Amino acid sequence: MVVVGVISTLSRLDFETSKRHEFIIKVMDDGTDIYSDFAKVLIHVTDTNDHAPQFVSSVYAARVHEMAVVGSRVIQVQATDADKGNNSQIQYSIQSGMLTTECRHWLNEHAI
Ligand SMILES: [Ca+2]
Ligand SMILES: [Ca+2]
Repeated sequence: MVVVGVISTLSRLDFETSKRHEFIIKVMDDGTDIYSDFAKVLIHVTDTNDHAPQFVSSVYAARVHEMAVVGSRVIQVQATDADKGNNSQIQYSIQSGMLTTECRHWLNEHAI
């Protein structure tokens, strides 16, 4: 006789808090001499894109000499994303402000 047992979630899972859950389950019969068995259960939580990338600093400032050669590094920005894999891939772009062709070129070449 096959009797199915189901394990279900009681609360929301969070990949960033706990990627893996491990526990022991037990099965036993109702006979007069009770027999039982144990098994280990491993649950791997998969990631979803539930975190937005965030800059390490909200403001970046730099100074560059007007005679700097083309291609000179002006500033490096940094952002993080708490997700994993493709959900944490970051692309940078300039959205607004006083931009020159040189600045756009620099950002594109140094996109992480
Ligand atoms: Ca993300
Ligand atoms: Ca996530």
